[in-house]
Amino acid sequence: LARYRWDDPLDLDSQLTDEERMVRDAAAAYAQEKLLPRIVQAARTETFDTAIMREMGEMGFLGSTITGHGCAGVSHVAYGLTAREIERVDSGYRSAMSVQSSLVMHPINEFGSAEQKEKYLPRLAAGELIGAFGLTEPNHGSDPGSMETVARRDGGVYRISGSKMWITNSPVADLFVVWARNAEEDGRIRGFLLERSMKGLSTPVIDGKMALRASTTGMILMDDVEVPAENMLPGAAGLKGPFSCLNKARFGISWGVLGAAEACLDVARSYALDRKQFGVPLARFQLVQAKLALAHSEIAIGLQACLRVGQLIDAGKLAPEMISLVKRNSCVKALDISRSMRDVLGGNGIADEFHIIRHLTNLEVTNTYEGTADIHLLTLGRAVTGIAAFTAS
Ligand code: TGC
Ligand code: FAD
Repeated sequence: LARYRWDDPLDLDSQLTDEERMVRDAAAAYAQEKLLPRIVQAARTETFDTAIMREMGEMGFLGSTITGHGCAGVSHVAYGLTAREIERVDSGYRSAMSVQSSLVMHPINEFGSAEQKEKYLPRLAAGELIGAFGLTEPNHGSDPGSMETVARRDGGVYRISGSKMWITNSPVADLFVVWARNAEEDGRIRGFLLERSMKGLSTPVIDGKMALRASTTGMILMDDVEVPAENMLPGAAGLKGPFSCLNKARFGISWGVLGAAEACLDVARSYALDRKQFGVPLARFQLVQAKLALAHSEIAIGLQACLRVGQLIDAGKLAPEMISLVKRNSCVKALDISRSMRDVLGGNGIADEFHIIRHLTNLEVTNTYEGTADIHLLTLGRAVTGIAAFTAS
């Protein structure tokens, strides 16, 4: 019989390729050595250190599933494992990596012209340029199909006006993938590449975030921004464009949040073994063991589901609903786990030096962005019944 390993109960390790294990180990070393020592202060001061993008670029973590253009060309499973290791430290750092990789580099690689790829991908891969993705608007979050941002053709340029809200990295970004209605195509949704230097573009910071504080979030305000016509992504038309980027990013989140949950479990387990009440370690109490055992079970099962979806993507067999399934499951479970692990620490669970409270507040965001848990539930409800229940009509 095999020995049960509490830290790898279903032997995930043996299901990975050598390359995937290597990528995971490199990501783990980077995250623990370079990111962990920065995070408490960064979250306290609401600071995102842009040098992190260049470091991730050097490590090959940006756009890592893309082949060529200076990218690593690894499997989706390896991308997921990287997200898990980075988010073990903080969801904000994984967010920065996700946006750059899945929401900026992926659409350029998938839908961009040869010139767009050549111009932007190598510098994005190196972290020399920072990207942002503008889909959500002040009046349209879960329902981006109703967006108001509009692009009007004027000779050799498009003039874009509108506003995007809650945009990760926007205050520090050099390049913006913005989704807008193209007036000359009856309002069809198209993607445009906007550069920081373009007149009429501003990116105010959203202050006062009580979560994801080590990630910078802002708006993208566009007042008649003149964008060369060749900056439209030629291969993306309709909502399919932004949604296929979201498939990639949501997949990374489903791995990443389980990394955060694992970090919470590790802290709570050590604490429960060390801390004594009523003369015995907390870990001696059945109620505490139940919390740890449940967290451990959900993480193990959740990781297997992520691995399976990653393997299906790599085999070219993805159905987007698979991603709704794992994104929602991982996010809901990780949030629940962070809440119960915080409980195990009692009063210390509130202190940021123990990390769990920061993960907990971050996991409130991951449950909301890239499709709320309920939106993904409705996507699955539609798949099960064949009936869309997003609107009342
Ligand atoms: P619906 O009618 O279902 O679909 C419209 C068209 O899109 C296609 N499609 C997809 N294609 C690829 N992948 C997917 N996952 C797709 N989902 C839909 C669909 O086939 C259809 O194509 P066609 O050719 O028939 O036109 O669209 P709907 O308007 O009814 O919307 C459904 C709903 C509610 C599920 C969708 O709007 C949704 O997912 N809403 C959530 C919005 C969201 O996730 N926003 C994320 C913003 S970005 C972000 O949060 C980044 S955080 C970054 C970080 O910091 O990590
Ligand atoms: P709403 O859509 O107004 O939803 C509010 C509530 O109503 C939710 O509980 C929702 O589940 C529920 N609801 C809505 N519709 C239905 C329905 N049909 N049936 C049942 N319940 C429903 N967006 C980007 O484009 N780019 C980014 O980089 C980005 N980064 C983000 C970073 C942070 C820190 C945050 C908080 C958000 C970010 N977002 C980004 C936006 C994010 O994707 C949206 O917040 C999310 O899609 C939800 O939209 P909303 O906030 O407008 O909520």
